[in-house]
Amino acid sequence: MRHVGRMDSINADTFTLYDGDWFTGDQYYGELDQSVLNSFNNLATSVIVTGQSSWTFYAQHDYGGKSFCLPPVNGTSGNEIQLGYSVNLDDNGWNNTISSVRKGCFSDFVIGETKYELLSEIRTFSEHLYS
Ligand SMILES: [Ca+2]
Repeated sequence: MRHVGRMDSINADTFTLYDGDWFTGDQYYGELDQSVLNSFNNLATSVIVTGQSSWTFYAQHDYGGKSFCLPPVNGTSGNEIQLGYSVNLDDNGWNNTISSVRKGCFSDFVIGETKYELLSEIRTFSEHLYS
């Protein structure tokens, strides 16, 4: 069983990076700024953010180099989850490039599809992804 975001708080501000496309392979989960990604440096191929906050992803450590912003969809009524994702960063030339992550939107370059779903639909979505 794999999870996206935090199980005790569905709208916590989180990011999860995955080595493979479509949220497969090794993953790196965070709720705070990461000036270096250490073992996950230059590995991310897909990414999901949850919660109220956008996240900015950088090609260099210490929030340097080119960057992009990934926002969640705004607005929720408590029974819904907010997330933004990219299933394959290579579509935007970002495959295996992310080296640091900062909470908030600090880039003019915004990518990713966004989803705004009922929880039950997210569970179905997750089962589809991870089956
Ligand atoms: Ca990868």
